[in-house]
Amino acid sequence: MNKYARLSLIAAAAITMVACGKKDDAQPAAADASAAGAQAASDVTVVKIGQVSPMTGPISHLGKDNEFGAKLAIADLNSEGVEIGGKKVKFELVSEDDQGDPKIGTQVAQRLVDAGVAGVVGHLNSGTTIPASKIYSDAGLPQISPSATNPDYTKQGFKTTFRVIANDVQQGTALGDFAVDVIKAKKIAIIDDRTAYGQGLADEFEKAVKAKGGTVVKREFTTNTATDFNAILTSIKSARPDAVFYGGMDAQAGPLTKQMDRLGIKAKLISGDGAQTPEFIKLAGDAAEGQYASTCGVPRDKMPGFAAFDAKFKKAFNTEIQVYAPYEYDAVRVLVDAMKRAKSADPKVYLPEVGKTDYDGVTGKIAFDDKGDIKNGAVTVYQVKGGKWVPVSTVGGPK
Ligand code: ABU
Repeated sequence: MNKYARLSLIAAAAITMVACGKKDDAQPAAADASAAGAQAASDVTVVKIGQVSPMTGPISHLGKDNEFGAKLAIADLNSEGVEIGGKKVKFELVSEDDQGDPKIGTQVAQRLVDAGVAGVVGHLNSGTTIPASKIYSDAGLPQISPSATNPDYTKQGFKTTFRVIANDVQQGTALGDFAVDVIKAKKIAIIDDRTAYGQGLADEFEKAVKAKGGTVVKREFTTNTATDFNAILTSIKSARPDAVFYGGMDAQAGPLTKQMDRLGIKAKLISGDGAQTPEFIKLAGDAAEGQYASTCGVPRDKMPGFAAFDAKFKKAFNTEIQVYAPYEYDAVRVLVDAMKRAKSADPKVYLPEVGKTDYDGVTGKIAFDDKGDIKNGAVTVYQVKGGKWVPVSTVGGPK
């Protein structure tokens, strides 16, 4: 090993482990280091940022997509050389797998609090984000979800909850209106996966369809681990719907669409952001063509930073973006932007600045209302055309 490699190893070992501006006593060897290189490095404060998503299980591709977004944000921030309150900062990502399970979600939330993270980006699912938010609120830790869309998340009166995408009142209404006004569906069947997201979105969709004069001819449900939908689809087929709405994730929406096709159901599938992914197209195969799903943001070609982010993402991870990675990237940067303005990474000090965010992100302008929801949230409906998702209609967005 040459002299420079040795010095940089010593320096790396000597970075004082500090979260929220406090020294971490779990790193005594680092704190005692006294080499010249270590002295320079000890001026660097390490700030830990937590990210949580399901990195195992049926939607691990989405969990990893979120984690990749956070990793890119951390890498960019570290290469930019951020200072907070005049001190150099190195950011460190602490990533946890909640398996999309509410119970595990609260366990890993507590683990992040105990690890001394300065803020959390996550969780991915509404069903994990909502119970975990109480733990972050009790600890006074800012939490920004890049993907949880159930409206209840920000209705709990916590000062710590934020999200950077539109919610399911906005999404369900946009989709219900689209089904009746644009697709001209009169008879609609609804299936949901009984999760906080799937059922909540299906309820909002049903309200909007009925408000527009549409008829819900069947309401069925499944689970977020199901693979066989033949029984409920056979029941739905007999009601001869013009469209079938699915509230749930791509892991079920894909096979469900394939099975609709096999049973000869010609009705269009309509789904939400959990299914607007390349994975849906892969899982549904030829049956994906012509189907609809929405996202809770503007179309990618209208996002100011998407093209550059997309290129960077593909280069770093050799895979395509699923859906939430750009929002995750922005969420990390929003936390750090608030720290910079507060001149502190102490959650107690910088939390009020998160609420005052006015940030130009990859996905667009980010500012929060008094509950922590994004202001001027948009919903875009996409259709699969030629094997790719193509935007067909956007509701809301920047004024
Ligand atoms: N928004 C869809 C996926 C995440 C969730 O809300 O459960």
